[in-house]
Amino acid sequence: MSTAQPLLKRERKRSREIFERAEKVLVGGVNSPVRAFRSVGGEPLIIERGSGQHLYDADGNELLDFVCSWGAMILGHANPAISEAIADQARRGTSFGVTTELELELATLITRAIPFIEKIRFVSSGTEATMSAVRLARGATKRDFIVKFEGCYHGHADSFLSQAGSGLATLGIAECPGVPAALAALTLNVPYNDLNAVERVFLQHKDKIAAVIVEPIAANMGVVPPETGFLKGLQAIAKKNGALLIVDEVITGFRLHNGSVQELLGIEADLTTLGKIIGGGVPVAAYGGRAELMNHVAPLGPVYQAGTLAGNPLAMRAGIAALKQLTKPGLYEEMTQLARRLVFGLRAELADAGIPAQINAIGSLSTVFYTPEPVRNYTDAKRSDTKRYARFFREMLDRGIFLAPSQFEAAFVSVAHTSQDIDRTLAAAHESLQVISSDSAA
Ligand code: KE4
Repeated sequence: MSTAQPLLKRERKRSREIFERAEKVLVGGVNSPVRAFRSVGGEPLIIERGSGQHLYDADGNELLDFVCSWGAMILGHANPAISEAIADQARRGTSFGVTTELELELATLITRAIPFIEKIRFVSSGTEATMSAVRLARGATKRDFIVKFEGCYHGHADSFLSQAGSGLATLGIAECPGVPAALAALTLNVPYNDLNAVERVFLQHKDKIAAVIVEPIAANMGVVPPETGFLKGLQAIAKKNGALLIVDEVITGFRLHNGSVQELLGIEADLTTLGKIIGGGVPVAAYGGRAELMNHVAPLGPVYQAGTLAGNPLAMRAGIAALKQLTKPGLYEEMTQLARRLVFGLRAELADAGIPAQINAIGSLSTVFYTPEPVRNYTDAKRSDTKRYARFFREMLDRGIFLAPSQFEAAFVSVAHTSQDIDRTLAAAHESLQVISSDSAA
């Protein structure tokens, strides 16, 4: 007997009306492109509030949330300890533009969990973190080229917008207008999981490459884990050529365990970027690494980077409240077990429905790709049937399950999800896949 929630109980009349007004003053009605649901169709959501694993739209529909604000809400929405910390700090002042002890407290929590980050600089978005890390790498090495991987996404700074994942992949934007050709030419793209291609690009550009930047687990082309030896090989090639390794952990930082995923993968970056989870749902990101490298950054060194609200006490309190909860014994194991049950269950449902698909999953991250072939890089991911993904997304949303509104994103399980949520999701998937498998064309 299906335990899926009945189709959304309320027509989204009020949401539609709000979105129509939003479109008049917000570009596309959104403040970040992927929220427009362009690649999955249907009407974008207007969310009024969140609580735990649920979101509530403007029409009062309850949605089981597997987007989790793109991974930031590992503790679920309106986490009491985080909400209380924010409320308390709001009464004490939200930003002073001068150092507070709270910045030291959050920095200490992070550097204790990730000891190879000796010094850290807080910023307000993942983009600022990666942009600053690349500037530091260029400044410290006095080299201009960077290497990134097709389908990886490191935010929207100019140097990252070629062959990028996430929203650019979602909208099919391979090269972004507005980025000077001379700058774009300094970004060298190679396929993920392809060390030969990395070797080749270093041979071609010898001692001109400042850094390689990589998502240690790619999650912006959908989830694509690193193949055995890829990251260690990458670290070795970069080191051999005098280039720095920047590991972008904006998603993976504190996602798979209480610290850096690099610890689990046997690598140690020269610079690491963090975001999302370390802010507990408010704008906090960071870049950090060895002190001798970070000391190139102003005011100690000439590599300039600054920010009005960087390290503001309100955000620091939220981040501290979040990270303090992630030390709870068994927390990650429980979350991973739930995610595993979801993935195994989805695989079984896809097989029952006779629908060829791959599910790439690691920890509490996963992506369903509608393709019979393994997905080990961006070219593979783009072969997926994105129309079928869109159909699945809409069918699941109609059943109250909110998955990533793009093939090229990840689904996240949070601490707030329960075993009953997984049952409900699998029941909804069963019904949704029955509908899709009866489609002649997705
Ligand atoms: P922000 O500037 O969006 O805070 O972070 C940029 C960023 C950097 N590095 C990685 C690995 C990231 O995943 C991101 C941002 N992630 C996307 C979703 N995959 C943000 C969602 C959006 O753009 O709306």
